[in-house]
Amino acid sequence: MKISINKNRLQKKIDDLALITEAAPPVVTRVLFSESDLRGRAFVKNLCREAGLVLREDAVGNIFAHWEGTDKTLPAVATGSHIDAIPNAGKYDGVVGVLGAIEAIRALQAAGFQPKRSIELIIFTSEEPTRFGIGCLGSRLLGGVLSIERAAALRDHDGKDLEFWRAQGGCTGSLESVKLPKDCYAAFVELHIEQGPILEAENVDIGVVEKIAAPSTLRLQLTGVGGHAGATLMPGRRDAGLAAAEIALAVEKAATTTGSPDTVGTTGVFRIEPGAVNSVPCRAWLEIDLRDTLVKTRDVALVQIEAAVKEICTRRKIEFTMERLNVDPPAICDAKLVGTTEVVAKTLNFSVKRMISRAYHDSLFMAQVCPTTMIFIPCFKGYSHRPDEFSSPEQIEKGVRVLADSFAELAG
Ligand code: HGY
Ligand code: MN
Ligand code: MN
Repeated sequence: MKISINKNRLQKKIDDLALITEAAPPVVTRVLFSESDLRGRAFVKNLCREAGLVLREDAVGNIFAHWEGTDKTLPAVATGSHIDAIPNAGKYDGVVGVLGAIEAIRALQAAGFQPKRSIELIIFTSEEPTRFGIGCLGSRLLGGVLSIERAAALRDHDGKDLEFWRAQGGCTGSLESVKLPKDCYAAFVELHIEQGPILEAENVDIGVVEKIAAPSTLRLQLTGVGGHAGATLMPGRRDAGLAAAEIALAVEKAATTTGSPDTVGTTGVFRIEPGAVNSVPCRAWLEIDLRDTLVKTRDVALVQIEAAVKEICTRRKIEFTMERLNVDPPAICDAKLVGTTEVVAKTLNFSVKRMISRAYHDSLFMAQVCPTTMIFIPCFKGYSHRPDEFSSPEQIEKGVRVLADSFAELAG
């Protein structure tokens, strides 16, 4: 079977999708169910239809694009990723796994391949945490990892809930209907840029992921006392901005003193009010991202941060609320599937490396549903979540080819 990936067609689609953004190109931003996210979804659904895939959408907006196999009694082989993008993002994160999967399917169709097991592409809702502070909303619900009650309690920064945003996204049906039955798929394989420097630095074509690091997120609201910057003398100030600043430094300290180079801590959301230069900050909102490849190490740092928050706020007489939005275990990928994917890449004469993913992905939760692994491709200096994120058409082509041949192997 002669499979050839049309890398120019794929690059054009990646470039076209990048123009659907809330920001000025080349900056990509597509936050859950925003106008640009909805336009991006429509663009991708169109590509799926052009590839002859049958579409359905679940109650939280996960999109399923289906290529029927000859034996409908067999669980399908699945792939997928996301097209939502954080503020100031690039055009490859998630998108390579969605548009690349469509291209892999089109290449198999052109080669006359007819799958025995159906092949299903999933475009997951809200892989990024921007809207509610928690990532992988769609795959958490698919994997039954997020309770309906927790999902209903989610709020964005303006206090809007999931029901509001589901209505914006045109979602219908009950959230209870989203959860997938265990082993409803024979396998799930996600193609993604590495979002790290290893493959490029070691000049390796393909990464096969064995483990996905353990993410956690804290959301804090600090309330101090505002006042006139000139008339409020320093003694006795209850400055929410300074408490927030001390907490951000405590996050850095906790992440750099675990003894593990794999602990990473980031205060990625840091908002203060009223945000006037001549007014003492009365309120602050923080969202803290803490990860490690080992849960134990991560949890030690997490408890240290929570203790620091209490100490800092007590000393500074700042009221606070602190919520664990998510504290997830790592995912261990299916050893057999990792092996199969590795053999597929080697058979194509690509250099291959088994890896840990420091970024989280929808695969973190699909691993709760079925045997899962990921295919990584190199990206420029490991840059991601920034507009200069880049993988070349040739690097993408290799990843898509491994995905296509993996489909042939798994669904044939
Ligand atoms: O944050 C992450 O790891 C993913 O890119 N959302
Ligand atoms: Mn991302
Ligand atoms: Mn991603």
